Amino acid sequence: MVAKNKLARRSFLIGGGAAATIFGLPVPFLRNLAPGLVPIALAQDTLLATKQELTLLGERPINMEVPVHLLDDDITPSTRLFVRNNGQVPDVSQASDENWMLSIDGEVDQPLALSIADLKNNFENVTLQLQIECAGNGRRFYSPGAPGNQWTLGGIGCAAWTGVRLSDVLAQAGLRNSAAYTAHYGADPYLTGDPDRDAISRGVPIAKAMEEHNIIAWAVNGEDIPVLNGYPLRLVVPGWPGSCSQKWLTRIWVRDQVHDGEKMSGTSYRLPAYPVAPGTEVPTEDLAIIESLPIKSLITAPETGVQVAPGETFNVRGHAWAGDQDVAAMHVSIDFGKTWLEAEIAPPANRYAWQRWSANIRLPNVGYFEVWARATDSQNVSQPPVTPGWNPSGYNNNMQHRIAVFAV
Ligand SMILES: Nc1nc2c(c(=O)[nH]1)N[C@H]1C(S)=C(S)[C@@H](COP(=O)(O)O)O[C@H]1N2
Ligand SMILES: [Mo]
Repeated sequence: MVAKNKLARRSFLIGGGAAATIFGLPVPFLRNLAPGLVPIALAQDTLLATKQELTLLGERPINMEVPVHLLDDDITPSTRLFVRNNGQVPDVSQASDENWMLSIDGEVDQPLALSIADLKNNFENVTLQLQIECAGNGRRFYSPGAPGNQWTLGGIGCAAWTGVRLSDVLAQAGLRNSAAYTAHYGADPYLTGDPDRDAISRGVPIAKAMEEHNIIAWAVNGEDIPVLNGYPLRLVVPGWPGSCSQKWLTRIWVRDQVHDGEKMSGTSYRLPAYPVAPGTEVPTEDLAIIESLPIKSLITAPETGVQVAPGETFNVRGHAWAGDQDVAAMHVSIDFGKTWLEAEIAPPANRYAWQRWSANIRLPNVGYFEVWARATDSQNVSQPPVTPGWNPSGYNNNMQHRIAVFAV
């Protein structure tokens, strides 16, 4: 893949935003441009340049992951939020608090049509640190491999999202007894532009939808959401596959049955209902929708390949998260999993925020070492040392992260 070089070259050409020019004039941020003035290729380049440090996994649709050592912050900076698109990026250049509308309809007593201004004014505003992870994060390490974006470790982030509770908005609409499942819709066109198809439309059972940590968000880290992450409005449904967190949100349809929108059926976001041998063709009816994601952790510092002095103490740290569970314990090993040391783990900023872990380590002598990290959740379930159950689309890989350390 030449994609990464291409991004570097383009970033150079458009000079990281400020120095970008079009028709010899400086280009302000994309959405300040008059509609129709932005040639598609330049629009794409301008979007990619907002995420300079990320690794491009694909350009059509745009998908980008974060090098793991850039995920060390407790709150992931907006420029380092990974990007997972299924379709095109919608033109949101004209969006405003007044003209962007969200409709709530279906199995409700009172269908609602709310502008962002209505959301801001009529419901309690909340800010929560919430992790979003793509269910395909780690796909790259399955063998045989699965088609799709080859995520390694960087399809995860935890930022401070501001908005209103999904549960408050659904309560205002008045859920009927028949309400069973949500169906989320966004403004992004299908990849080919086919107007009859949705890029993605997923949903969650009503019980999950009514959990108080789901946010309809208009801001992240105190600013507008980046265009690639769903400006001007998105859903954040933490702990479940990132695909439940609809970007460019326009509609929530409350349904009386499990939603059957784009990427709800077939092999999408589903796992075999029983363990299968690697490479097995699993009948669709034996695949079940992924709900809470499994316990997982990352080593975000030091960077893999680091050199340390033998006998000297150094700090290893990262984050751990656990879907709908809490992180109960964190361990590290410097001897390929033979023995484990307990790491310190900080409480989460709020439920569904990832948790900081940290350990001080000393390598006894010169040589090649690996640091392995293993989190355990509140149900006493730990991360496996190797890929967990193989599945046709390569989801839910929560194997232990390890880094190389040279004692010299
Ligand atoms: N409208 C829309 N929402 C979407 C998607 C999309 O393609 N279109 N991708 C989903 C998937 S698969 C993931 S993992 C998350 C990723 O959010 P991010 O791109 O802000 O990191 O957005 C979800 N919401
Ligand atoms: Mo995803």
